[in-house]
Amino acid sequence: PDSATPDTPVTFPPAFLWGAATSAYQIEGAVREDGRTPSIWDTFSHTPGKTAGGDTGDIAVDHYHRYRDDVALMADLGLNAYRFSVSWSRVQPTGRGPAVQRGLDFYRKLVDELLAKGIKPAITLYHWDLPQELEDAGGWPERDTAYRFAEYARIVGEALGDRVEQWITLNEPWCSAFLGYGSGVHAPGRTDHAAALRAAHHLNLAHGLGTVALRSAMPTRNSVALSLNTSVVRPLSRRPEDLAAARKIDDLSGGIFHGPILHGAYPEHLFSATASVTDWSYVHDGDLATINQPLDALGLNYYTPTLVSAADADARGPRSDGHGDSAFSPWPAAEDVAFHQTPGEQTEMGWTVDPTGLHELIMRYTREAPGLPLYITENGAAYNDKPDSDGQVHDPERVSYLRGHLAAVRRAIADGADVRGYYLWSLMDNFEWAYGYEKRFGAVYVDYASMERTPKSSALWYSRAARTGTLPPVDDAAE
Ligand code: PNW
Repeated sequence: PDSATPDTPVTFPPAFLWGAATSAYQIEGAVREDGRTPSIWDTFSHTPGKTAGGDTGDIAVDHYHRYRDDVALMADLGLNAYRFSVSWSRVQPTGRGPAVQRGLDFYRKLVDELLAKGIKPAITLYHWDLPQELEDAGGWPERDTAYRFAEYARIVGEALGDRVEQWITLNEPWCSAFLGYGSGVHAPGRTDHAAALRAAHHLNLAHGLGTVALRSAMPTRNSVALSLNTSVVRPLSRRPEDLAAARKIDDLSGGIFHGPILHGAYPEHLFSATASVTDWSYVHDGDLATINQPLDALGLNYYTPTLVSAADADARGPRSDGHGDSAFSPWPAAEDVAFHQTPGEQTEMGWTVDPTGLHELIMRYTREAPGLPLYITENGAAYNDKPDSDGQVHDPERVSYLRGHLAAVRRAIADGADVRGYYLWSLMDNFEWAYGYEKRFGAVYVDYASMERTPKSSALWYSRAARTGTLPPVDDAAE
């Protein structure tokens, strides 16, 4: 029952959103145009040794100039939703002060193009590209960054709140805090666990202050959410030590964000578990109430589960946490935890394909936040796609990945979860952060020399799913 057999019809609710997702730095390019200034990702990608092959987002997939064609492509594929992010430093180059109209105009044109084609836009305000000037002032470990974010949220909310209903404050604050300031595999590349925990709190605060700012800037019918990438954490055994390891990682990946955001409190064990690293004195009176704003929806990003045990002498099975190569762990105060590879088939990222984890994640948040509508704001896979001699790109692994995960979503709906939509990561191949252009997550293939876009068989398969509201058989893609 983990994934429906290929010939079982799997039908979704009529209003379900069939979307795709991207983010600004990964697709836009045009990094020096119309007043945009560097973000931490410009600085990081231009620092030797930080990204595969020294790749940068300078050109990316040139979406800034090709957005009309990209929207037309989405319409051709029959998608009814698109999640994208706004580049903060295009709108507010120094991270503070007045907005740049040309920056806002780009997003207004993009939104109008989407609306004209019947595609529902969902805006992510922050997908990791902090204006460099704010990092120079201390970045997310500094409290002021949260206030700067709220001001930026208000600017974008005022500019686009009349036409965009769906808003996401932050994408995956775990990555911003722990890959950006802990392991350093993401920008700004710092390796300081105390700073990472401070960053986590200030990202939570930014979400709360940003939610308040958005609500006052926009019509009340609009929806405010955020996208979390909580790990689905599984213990290697039922031994108490392994269960404790799993609880620690669950707190550090999920509870540290959804605790304050959904419940107004950090997880019970988090303060004692991290006492060797930080004293949490930067949590001010009133912060938890500010962070705990009622939300209209919750976005869940899911790729693979996380398997952990206690780190005792006998290493049981190969270790890997799938978070990129760094001598530094992203996880603070977790020297007593070992990470293991989940058994099973893997994608090009080395991430195990496990649709049951998505069902588990959805059911967990159905319990954690009863009544809150859920969206899968990212799910997808990287494979080593290449065009055939006929120019077609066949990606049967991605078709089966998508079918398995969408079937898991459908099963969660049958089990009572209120999942309103699914955004495939990603619409098209793009700059995969530290992996550069090496890893292709797109449903649409991008030839990086010509910038030509070619829908892969997975895009055609997904298109049929979107048009019919029913998952087609796996072998029914390109026809
Ligand atoms: C997410 N990890 O990144 C992001 O939201 C996307 O921008 C990205 O392209 C996509 O997933 C695929 O990687 C992640 O190490 C990066 O656990 C790393 C991790 C998780 C998510």
